[in-house]
Amino acid sequence: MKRTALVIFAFMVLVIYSGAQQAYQPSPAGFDQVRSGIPKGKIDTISYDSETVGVHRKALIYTPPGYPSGETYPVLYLLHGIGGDEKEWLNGGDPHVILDNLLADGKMVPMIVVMPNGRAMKDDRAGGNIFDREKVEAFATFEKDLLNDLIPYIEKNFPVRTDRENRAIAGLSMGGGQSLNFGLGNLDTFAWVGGFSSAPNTKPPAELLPDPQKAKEMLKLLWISCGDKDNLIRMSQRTSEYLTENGVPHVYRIIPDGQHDFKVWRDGLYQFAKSIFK
Ligand code: FER
Repeated sequence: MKRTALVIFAFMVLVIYSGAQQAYQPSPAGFDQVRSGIPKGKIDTISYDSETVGVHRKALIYTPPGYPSGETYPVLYLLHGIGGDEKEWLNGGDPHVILDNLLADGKMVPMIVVMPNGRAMKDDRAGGNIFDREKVEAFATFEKDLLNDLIPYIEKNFPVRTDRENRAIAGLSMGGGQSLNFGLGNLDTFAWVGGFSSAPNTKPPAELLPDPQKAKEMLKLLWISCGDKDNLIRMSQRTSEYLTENGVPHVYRIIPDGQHDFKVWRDGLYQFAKSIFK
């Protein structure tokens, strides 16, 4: 009897202290494979007037099957990496396949997903030296373009909900750093924030989140995932450590044998999309 009580106690301690990192469960087989016979969403290109950059800028937009339904939709802003543009997710991640499958299985709230170009400068192609200072800086400038130009455009032209609890931001690598920087820096705008394999553009933790208490109260989900073989894992690790030290709930998902690639990012999109807006 005493022994049973001890085992139960030890188990509870383990559960409590395991904190953010849950036991890793891979996403289900086939989650990113095209399925026949299910309703399909649509991907279109949009163009919005950017006062920040002074040009018209392109973005891709996923609308779910059944759109428009007469209802309003929540919106996920999904950001690319340093070598990509607005088409990177579509080319490498099959986001429409992942989202259609999630919807067909009733695992996701119908949502609109906007995939912008996060390099906010006149020539926003991923050519030449992608690590040029002005190109890297343009990833920071995108905060203004997103908040002042793109989000207002989406909210004016699509049937979307416009409160913070119906806006999410997530991205891969440079886009992961952007998502953490912009999401945590604008808690009035975003309630759901995810960084997949976030890059060194991620602000140092104390700068990223100077007021952990506020974040704790306002965030609906803070998601950090990374492959264990990714050279950039230190960024995710130090962020998660700071969050744990400051009592900010978050998911910290480390992908076993995970590299800096779309295998990790597809998993990130699947897991993040099924967790938000509910
Ligand atoms: C860096 C290493 C990687 C960096 C950015 C990256 C700005 C981005 C990688 C990616 O987006 O895949 O030092 O500095």
